Amino acid sequence: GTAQIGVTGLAVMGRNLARNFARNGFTVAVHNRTTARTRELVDAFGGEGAFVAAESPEDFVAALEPPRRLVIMVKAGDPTDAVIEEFAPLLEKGDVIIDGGNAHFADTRRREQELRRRGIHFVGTGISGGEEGALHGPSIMPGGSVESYASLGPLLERIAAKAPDGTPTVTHIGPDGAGHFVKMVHNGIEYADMQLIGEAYHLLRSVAGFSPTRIADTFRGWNAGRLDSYLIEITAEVLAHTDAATGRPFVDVVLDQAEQKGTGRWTVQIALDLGVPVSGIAEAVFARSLSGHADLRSASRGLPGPTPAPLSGDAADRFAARVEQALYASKIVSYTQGFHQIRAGSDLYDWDIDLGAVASIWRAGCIIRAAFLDRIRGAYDTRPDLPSLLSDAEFTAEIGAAQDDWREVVATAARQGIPTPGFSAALAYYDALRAERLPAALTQGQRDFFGAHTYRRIDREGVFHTLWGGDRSEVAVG
Ligand code: NBP
Repeated sequence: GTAQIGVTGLAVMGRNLARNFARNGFTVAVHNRTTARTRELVDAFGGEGAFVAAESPEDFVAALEPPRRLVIMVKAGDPTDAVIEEFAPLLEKGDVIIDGGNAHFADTRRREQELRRRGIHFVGTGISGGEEGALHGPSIMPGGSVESYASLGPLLERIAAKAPDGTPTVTHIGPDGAGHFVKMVHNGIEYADMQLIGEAYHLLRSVAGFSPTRIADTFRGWNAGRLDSYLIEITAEVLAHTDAATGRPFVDVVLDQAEQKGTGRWTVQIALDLGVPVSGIAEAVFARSLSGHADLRSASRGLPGPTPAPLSGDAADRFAARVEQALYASKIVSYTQGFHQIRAGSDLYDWDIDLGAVASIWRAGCIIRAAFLDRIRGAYDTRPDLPSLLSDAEFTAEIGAAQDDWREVVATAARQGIPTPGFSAALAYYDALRAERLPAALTQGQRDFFGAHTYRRIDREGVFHTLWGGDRSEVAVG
């Protein structure tokens, strides 16, 4: 074989990834279950580079130069297992299967273990950036063995996006499922970012009284500052768009029920298992599901509450500036929570993930790309064992400077009846971390009262129980 890489699964993602490899000078073998797709790709884009079209799995494998590198880009779940079973028997020891689909990291761990026994490297790889990213440069999060990265890394570095300083947005994340785990948390953070931006929009619309086009301008202004990011940029585009059919703002004619494919939900499910408080991501997932409960919402429309009274003039502008502070502070909290989850996963599975490197490869190519990520990279590069992003001196200073406005925004939202679960949960997280004492002490007392669950004391070592049903004396346990 002469192809340095092969791609099987030529729907939008696989096709664009194959073109990206070809445009970067690699010979790419291409294959798809339905062979018409393979022909269509070569007919339409064959001029972009060197493609080898393969009709059968045998032809596909024969087209690859050893050690074979074979990217699977099919629908995640059972199709991925089916395709692995189709190809693995045709491969030799040392060959590398790359799964670029949105697999659950637990599936990736299982597949990696099975294939390792057969001498095949399995590289579960998170790929972010959608179809545009796949074609022009995604952010790539490969897991798997160090050895597989040695063979694969140079190719991925060529097709990845480049951060502003020129670094390719790909790094070996860690063994087995580490890449798909990090991609999962990336998507969870993406949910949180989108929810926070949505809340900012809602407040600017209902409290500041701004029109969608004015809000688009406001976001463009923010995008020139510390909130500079792809999501803020496209938010301005969406808000400035007018519906051709009605002449109304596009955002006013779209049904307000958000959908989800499931990676945000996975992030929260896994966070619950790990015991990591990712309240911002959880609120974002719940906000989407609440929006989708049309019956519940229409049945609840008569519930009493305030009617927002929009501000005007300077007061509206001052409020908008406060919303920027609240958005930025809440964003710091979301990333703090997301990186905490990555650290917890890394500790549990012994992945040894470099958090600074993760922030670095999210700087370009992916949906959450933002100037902000360079700051996070800096924070972890300076102190790899940083216990929390909030303990970085610069972030501490920024959130400290933002907090008065942040509190004012959350208070105003509550008074005017605007739901801001993301802003509010972020503030509650921040205040819970700063608190000298938490009511968790009372929780422990309650647990000891009804279930003899015991408690520890602030002034003595040991585990204790109070005889609540008796003379209420305290006994040391164990
Ligand atoms: P889809 O997720 O829609 O999958 C379609 C592809 O899967 C086609 O090539 C189809 O072959 C193949 N396939 C299926 Br379905 N079942 C198969 C089976 N049993 N055996 C062999 N092939 C099978 O494609 P996509 O939207 O390009 O996404 C590909 C992967 O990338 C997914 O895992 C997705 O989650 C992930 N991803 C997508 C995005 C995005 O923005 N779309 C971003 C990042 C990651 P056929 O042509 O013969 O039906």
